[in-house]
Amino acid sequence: MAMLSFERKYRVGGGTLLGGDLFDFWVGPFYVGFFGVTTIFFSFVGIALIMWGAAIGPTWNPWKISIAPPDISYGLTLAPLREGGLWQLITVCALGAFGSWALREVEICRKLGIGLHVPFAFSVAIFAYFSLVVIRPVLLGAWGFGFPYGIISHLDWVSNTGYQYLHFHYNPAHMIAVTFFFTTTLALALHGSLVLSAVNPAPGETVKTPEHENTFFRDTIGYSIGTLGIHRLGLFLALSAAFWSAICIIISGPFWTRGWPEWWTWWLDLPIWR
Ligand code: UQ1
Repeated sequence: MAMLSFERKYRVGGGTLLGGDLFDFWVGPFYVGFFGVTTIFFSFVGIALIMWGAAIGPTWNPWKISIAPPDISYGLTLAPLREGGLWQLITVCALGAFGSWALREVEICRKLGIGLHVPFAFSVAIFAYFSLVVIRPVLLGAWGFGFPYGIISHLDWVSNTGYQYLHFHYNPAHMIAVTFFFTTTLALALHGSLVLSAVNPAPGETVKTPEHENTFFRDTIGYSIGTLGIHRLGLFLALSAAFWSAICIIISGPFWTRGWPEWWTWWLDLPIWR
């Protein structure tokens, strides 16, 4: 595959976390590394296990294929393959693949001498998945509390789990997470539109600088967060959305078992009303 002019300059050895220079090479445009190999391994085994689960299941309809976790009665033990054991192995492969991918990102960052912001951000997404299939099931005492691997079935799980707490929108951590999700879209809409307005002018017009971007926001709301600041804000908003999503499901069950609307009775119980 053709190499772009700047690519060769950045193809530097070293910076690996594991394996020394054993896998320190590229295949086409892709850096391999020890964790590239483990990513391929876990992905391949995981997908093979998913295919196996689908093959012994009742349907090949992609919407309806589902690989369920073990019954609650298995607790935190290993289940037979056909009774949730496949789900357990697939979960190990998924975490192995996601973790490997994050560490491969770290190695590439080290080679380039850039910050670890991207693998850190990806780690927050992994944490959200980890909280659903490991942290919450362990706190509740059974792998059966994990969600099933299927398109429709995982949606059903989300719906059922939500209704188990009567009205999930009253979960305060869910409220915070949703607010961060919406604010993230607002920030990206503002940022994307602002940048395009400046650097993608009509034919014959000149490209504008960040000074115009700053001035637009100072004129409209009296404040500009700046070109670096908006990216710090965006990263914070997006990571906060994923973080509070994880918190809102971890507390549902392990730390609050009743309907979420009832949680708000603390307000009516305040001594100021007595
Ligand atoms: C902003 O102030 C800014 O700095 C010039 C950007 O950089 C290009 C932006 O993209 C946005 C959206 C803003 C405005 C954001 C706030 C929080 C005032």
